[in-house]
Amino acid sequence: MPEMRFLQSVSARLDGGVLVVTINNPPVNALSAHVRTGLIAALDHAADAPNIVGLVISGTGRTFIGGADIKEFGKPPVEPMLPTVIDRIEAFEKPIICAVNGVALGGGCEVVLACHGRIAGEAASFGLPEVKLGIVPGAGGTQRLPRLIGTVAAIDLIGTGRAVKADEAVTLGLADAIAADPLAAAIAAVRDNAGGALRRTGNIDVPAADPDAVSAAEAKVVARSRGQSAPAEAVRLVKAAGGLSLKQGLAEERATFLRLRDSEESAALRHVFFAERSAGKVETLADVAPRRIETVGVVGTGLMGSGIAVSALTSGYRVIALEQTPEAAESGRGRITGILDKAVQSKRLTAEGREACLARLEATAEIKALATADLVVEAVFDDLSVKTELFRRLDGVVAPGAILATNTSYLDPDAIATATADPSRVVGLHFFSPANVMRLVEVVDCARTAPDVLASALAFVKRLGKLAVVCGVTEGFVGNRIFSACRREAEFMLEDGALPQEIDAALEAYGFPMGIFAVNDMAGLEIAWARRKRLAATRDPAVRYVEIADRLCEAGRLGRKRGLGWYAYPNGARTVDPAVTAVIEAARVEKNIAPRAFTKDEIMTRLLKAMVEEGTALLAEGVAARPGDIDLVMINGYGFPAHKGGPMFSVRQNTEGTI
Ligand code: T1G
Repeated sequence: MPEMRFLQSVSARLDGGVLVVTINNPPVNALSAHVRTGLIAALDHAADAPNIVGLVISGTGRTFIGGADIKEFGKPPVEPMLPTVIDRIEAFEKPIICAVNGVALGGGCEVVLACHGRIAGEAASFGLPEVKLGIVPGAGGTQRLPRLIGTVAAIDLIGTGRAVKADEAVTLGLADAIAADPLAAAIAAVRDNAGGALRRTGNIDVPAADPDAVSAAEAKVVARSRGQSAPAEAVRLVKAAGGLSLKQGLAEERATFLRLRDSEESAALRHVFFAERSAGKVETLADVAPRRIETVGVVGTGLMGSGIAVSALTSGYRVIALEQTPEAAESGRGRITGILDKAVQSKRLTAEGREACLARLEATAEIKALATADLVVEAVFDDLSVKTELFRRLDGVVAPGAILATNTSYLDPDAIATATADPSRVVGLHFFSPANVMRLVEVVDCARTAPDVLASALAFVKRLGKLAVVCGVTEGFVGNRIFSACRREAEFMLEDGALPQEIDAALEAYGFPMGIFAVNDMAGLEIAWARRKRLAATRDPAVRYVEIADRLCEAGRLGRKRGLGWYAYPNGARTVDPAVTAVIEAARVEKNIAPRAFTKDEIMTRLLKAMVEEGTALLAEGVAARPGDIDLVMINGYGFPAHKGGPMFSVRQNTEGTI
């Protein structure tokens, strides 16, 4: 039987009376307009053909259907709309069974829900991740999922956007069975169902749920969605499903979807989605093959080094952790084991996974052990002479093709690279602490870094499951430069009349998990103080300088560890301290500044402006390649709320209107 085509992306073949429809719309089989039209055409064909007893829907490659085509959002709608396609599938007179070969997300999962049966392949996964894009499912997800798996489980899945693998999908009732050959199983299921009564999800009553369990599931979703509206809206719709007819529920869902799709929250989260996919892509590296990395050396096993080691171990690398003495190496091994143990306790790692990680770990005080490393990441004390001396020694030990990476936060990696005979093998990998948790890595393209070294660093970060953002050399790289600019502005406002708790409250109301002064207290004030003292001699007296932080440090208020910083921490709780207010007031008097009041809005406007000005400078200097890269750094490294899109996006939004 020849293959039939329904537009460019939907094909079909007949298998003994079953029309096997395959969606092929690379890269992720999104439900673009031509796919929707193709599906309708395939259904029309099957409806009219007496020799066809039913249909199987499947996808090509690793995806079943990746969801609605996000690139169509913001453009004029094109018929047929997805709900039309989905309603047609559910109402179809002949059985339609999906063979879920891979990822079924968003609209793809909604197609699954509307079919009359669902066979999962072993690589299948199912999810309604719409809330991560600031929207709710728009084609029946909130109404059909609770009918299949109950209200509580549906709140969890739709409210968090988490995906489930095939086995959990079967346990929940979202899929009927797992099959090694889902296509064959689905074809057989169509034949079994042909001519019989069809199980239409929309006709199933939502099973009764325990009200306490519903409230608990809802509370969990609300707790993790600070400041975002989509998760709460999704929960509302799922809860409503039990009390409404399918038709009413779908209408309510669609109205909510359309409203949220046009929201700033959704525009921001879509910007983040696409920024993440562009980050780490460097045009000049398109044809550059990365070097092979299997063994990773980590020098220094403090908080940062042990976090990096854990991240590499859990991603399958062999790790050689180097310390100065055998005792220090053993303590390092202890720290690494401790982090792995915690991961087992919290079920992020299995006991076997932990054993496998430890079997791949070598902790040593012998620098020669690094001879077999393909990449060495240095995470020692942030001091230029310490790092240059280390790189000089590493250069003599590692293989000629091995890559040397520095995790410095503030030092000049080009200066570190000059300690080596071959600076082209040096790159910066600026991890964020704790490195086994934080997703962001600034990949620093140094003056002499070879293209394949940069490509290798990007591939390494990707395999760690982290987000790489490429930046050039500058003091503090992208994130710390913007953070410093923000902090400088915050301190100007302190001197002019705002208090730390007011500035922190403005940031927290905007969506940051913690304000800037609270963050400084947590990190400790001494490193920045030491740096200010170093720079004091060369500081331009004409440039405004706020002494308040120095006064606090001189008074021994070095942050949370000491129980005192910008705040006091009696019993660990952040508390406003009149002593800090007194220091601030004294500083104003000294400079003859008459304090004035600041609103939350003014504070945020000024802080955002400071971030954007610094970001614009970073772009002009070529340190950052794209505004979206800057946004990703601030979101993933500094707590900027993702649903505001990052500083560069938020300002573009205000000046250019909704994109
Ligand atoms: N639409 C358009 N393009 C998409 C896309 C989508 N849904 N998903 C991915 N892409 C592009 C992406 O930009 C990249 O492009 C390429 O595909 C590979 O992506 C009505 C409202 C499917 C698990 O949220 O989670 O359905 O950079 O690098 O690691 O209710 O992409 O190569 O040019 O991520 O293999 C819901 C989002 C939509 C799914 C594949 N769906 N996508 O991961 O590849 S809303 C989603 C993903 C919806 C209905 C509604 C992942 C993936 P380029 P990639 P991957």
